[in-house]
Order: sequence, then C-alpha cells, then structure tokens
Amino acid sequence: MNSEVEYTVASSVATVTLARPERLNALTSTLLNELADSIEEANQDEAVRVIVLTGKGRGFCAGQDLKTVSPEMDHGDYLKSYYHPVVRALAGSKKPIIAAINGVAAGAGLSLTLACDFRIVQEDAKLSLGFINIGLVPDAGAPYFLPRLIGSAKALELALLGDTITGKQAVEFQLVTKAVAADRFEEEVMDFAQQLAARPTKVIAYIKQLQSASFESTLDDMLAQEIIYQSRAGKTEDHQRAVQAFLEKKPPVFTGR
Ligand code: T3D
Repeated sequence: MNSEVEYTVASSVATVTLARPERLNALTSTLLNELADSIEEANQDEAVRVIVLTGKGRGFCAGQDLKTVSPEMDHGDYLKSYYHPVVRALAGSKKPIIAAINGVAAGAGLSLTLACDFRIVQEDAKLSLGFINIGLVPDAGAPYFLPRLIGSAKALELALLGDTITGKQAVEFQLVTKAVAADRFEEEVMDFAQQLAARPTKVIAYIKQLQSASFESTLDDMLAQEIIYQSRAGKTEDHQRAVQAFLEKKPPVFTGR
C-alpha cells in the first residue's frame, strides 16, 4: 500500500497523485519509488488506456524535498537510485501520460512533467526549473527533454535564469499542451484523457516508440522502424475494424486491441 502516492483507476484512466500536500508534494525517496511502481502498475493493467499524473492540494510538485538533502549525500547516486527509474518509467510508458499541472511545479517537479506526453496546466500555475537558484544543474531528465521540446535557446533561458513563468506563458514557450482556468481544470483534463482513451491504445504505444527513436536515428534506421511498427499496427483489431467501419461509412470504435 502506497503512503505518498495515490493510485485510482476509473473509466480506463489511471490517476496517479503525488500526495504530500503539506509540502507541496515535494519528492522523497519513498514517493519516487511509489511513483515508479504506480506507472509500472498502470502499464501492466489492461483496463488502463491513459495515465494522468497530478498533485494533491494546491500544487503539483515543489521538486526534491530540500529537508531531506544533506551535505553528505551524493546527488549523482541519489538521482541514479530514485529519479532515473521514474524518468525511465514515464518516458518508456506504452500508455499515454498526461501531466495535469494543478499548481506550482518547481525543480524536479517540472522535470518529471517533461518526460510525459502531454502537459495540461492551470493558467495561473507557477512553473520554474529553479535548480540554478539553489546551485544545482537541471536534472531528472530535463537536460534531455527540454531542448527537444522547446529548442536550445529557450531551454537555456529557463535553465540559466531560473525564472518563474505562469501556465499561460508556458503555452507561449510551447512547454505545455494547453493552459486552462482553475475552475475548469479537472473537467478539461478528464475530457482530454477520455478522448485519448477512446483511441487505438496499442497503436499509440507504437507511435510513441517510433517517435522516441527518431532523434538518435538516421533516415534508413527510421524507414526500417516504420516497417516494423506499421506491420504490427496493421495486424491490430483496431486497425482492421476501423477500415471496415470506414467502408461501411460508420465511425470507428477502438477497443485498444
Ligand atoms: O539529489 C538530488 O539530485 C536533488 C535533486 C534536486 C532536484 C530539485 O528538485 S532541486 C529544486 C528543489 N525545489 C525548490 O528549490 C523549490 C523550493 N520551493 C519554493 O521555491 C517554493 O516553496 C515554491 C515556489 C515551490 C512555492 O512557494 P509558495 O509560496 O507557494 O509555498 P511555500 O510557502 O514556499 O511552501 C509551502 C510549504 O511547502 C512550506 O512549508 P511550511 O513552511 O508551511 O512548513 C515549504 O517549506 C514547503 N516546501 C516547498 N517546497 C519545498 C518544501 N519543503 C521541502 N522541500 C521543498 N522543495
């Protein structure tokens, strides 16, 4: 049973909630272990077609719990043991993951959202990479994901200045999928999740795997990869039924098989 992460499944959506609201869901080793396990559990569960990652209370996540950091600890070892399994679980998830950023996201809290597929943020949420403000380099996958998401110049701006931007400004940075008013936030996140859940789940996994291979591959590599994944997609029940539905002039119904 988890103590710092809540996990629920409803209507094909697994909601994974960082649950230390009294500390703005600041990250501990326990929380990070539970988070990696929850993402794994959602991936194993056939009833789950979409994962939503969010925070309990008024914030999403304030980054590493600075009350647990000591001069004796080796930050590199800590990253390897606790953060990297989470980053790998998020980035390697076969199911699409939406980071529902319900308030402040700072430091590694923001980094973790970058490993997700979509980021929906509250308009007035405050986002900050912030590592530089405490004399650390960005981590938890941010140096990998951020330049890929928003380009080198903007990534360096956020990393070196450590400025706080609002959810609305994050849209201009192309850092997030969309910004939503606080009073419509939960509804919009769930609508978005349901739209994704109604799509061909296996094919979504193939698209994610193909795209993640892209930046490290040559054209020939990618042409070889698309042969493999399109061959798999073509054998799915969802593809075959969708073609049939098209021919019968009906809307497709995807079951994720
Ligand atoms: O080993 C490693 O590799 C370490 C990895 C590090 C990765 C990182 O994430 S480094 C970045 C760490 N995070 C920060 O530097 C952010 C620190 N927090 C803040 O700057 C502010 O709290 C926020 C901007 C996030 C929010 O401000 P505000 O005014 O909305 O809330 P607050 O009053 O500052 O915080 C509320 C409570 O949460 C407060 O506790 P209290 O005083 O009511 O008992 C505050 O101390 C606590 N809190 C907030 N952030 C953290 C925290 N406690 C521990 N660690 C935190 N990161």
